[in-house]
Amino acid sequence: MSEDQDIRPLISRLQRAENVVALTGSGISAESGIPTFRGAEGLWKTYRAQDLATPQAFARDPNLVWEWYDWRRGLMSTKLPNAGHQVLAAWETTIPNFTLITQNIDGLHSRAGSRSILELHGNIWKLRCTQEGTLVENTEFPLSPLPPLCPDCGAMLRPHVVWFGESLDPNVIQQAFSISARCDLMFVVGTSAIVHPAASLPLAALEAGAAVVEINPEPTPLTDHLEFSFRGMAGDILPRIDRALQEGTRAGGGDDS
Ligand code: BJW
Repeated sequence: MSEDQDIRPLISRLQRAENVVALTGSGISAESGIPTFRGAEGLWKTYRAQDLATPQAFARDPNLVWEWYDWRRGLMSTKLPNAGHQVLAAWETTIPNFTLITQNIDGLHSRAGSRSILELHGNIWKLRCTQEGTLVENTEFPLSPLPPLCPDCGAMLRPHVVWFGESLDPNVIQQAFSISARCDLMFVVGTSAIVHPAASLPLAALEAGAAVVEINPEPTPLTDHLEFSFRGMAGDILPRIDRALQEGTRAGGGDDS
């Protein structure tokens, strides 16, 4: 968003909205120092998704996959939420019927204070038993032993994340679709919007007549379909929207022009 870009029409929509959703991707954590997946500095430039983020890769070489996840846990454990995460955490309490949906597994939204989060792709701080499916919360770094073992049955644990070719938790994705299809405003922040089914959520919102607001330094396949598209960093733009919203609220309403 350039300095002179008029955000009043968006603020007016936001003030009138009854159901607001934010869908986030790895770009919101980029300013915290966590690499995204795609793009020049993205993880997939250095690592091959099919070697590390598929069930086949884990079956073939669990040690390799676990070393990569352990390295990422170490990196993520040193990072803090940024202004973008903080605004979305505040909106949970200041905007009625606000829902946060994230593709991120880094846990930074909850560390920023968001309490109700639909985590589409799981959470790197949870480990799942490959035999029993039970979950264990674990924030240790480095993990020892590696691969970690289930404290109950001794089977290998796996990261509680969704790899390519795996289904998302049906309850989580169903809730995400149902909320997206009845929202009137959706923010799509820091995602390339190419990984499905997450990338279908903004389409469901558009189909239902919602205004979709993209915040991203780069255009995405969604951009041309959107009423509001802000080119820039989430950590700059979300606080600017939040400040304008607070000023508008204090002034007793929005500009409906
Ligand atoms: C900033 C910024 C700043 C930078 N501020 N912005 C339909 C069509 C085609 C294929 C499929 C389809 N349905 C399903 C598929 C297959 C597949 C898929 O979508 N493939 C596509 C690549 C085409 N989907 C699946 O396999 C899913 N499962 C599924 O659908 O099951 C049923 C099924 C199976 C098989 C066939 C058909 C149906 C599962 C997807 C799981 C994704 N898992 C990962 C890894 C999670 C664990 C981990 O982290 O290790 O999830 S992959 C990776 O991509 C990760 C992310 O959550 C996800 C999305 O990436 P994200 O967040 O958008 O990151 P980037 O890097 O792509 O983009 C960052 C953006 O930020 C960029 O735009 C930057 O510009 C921007 N940015 N700085 C704001 N400061």
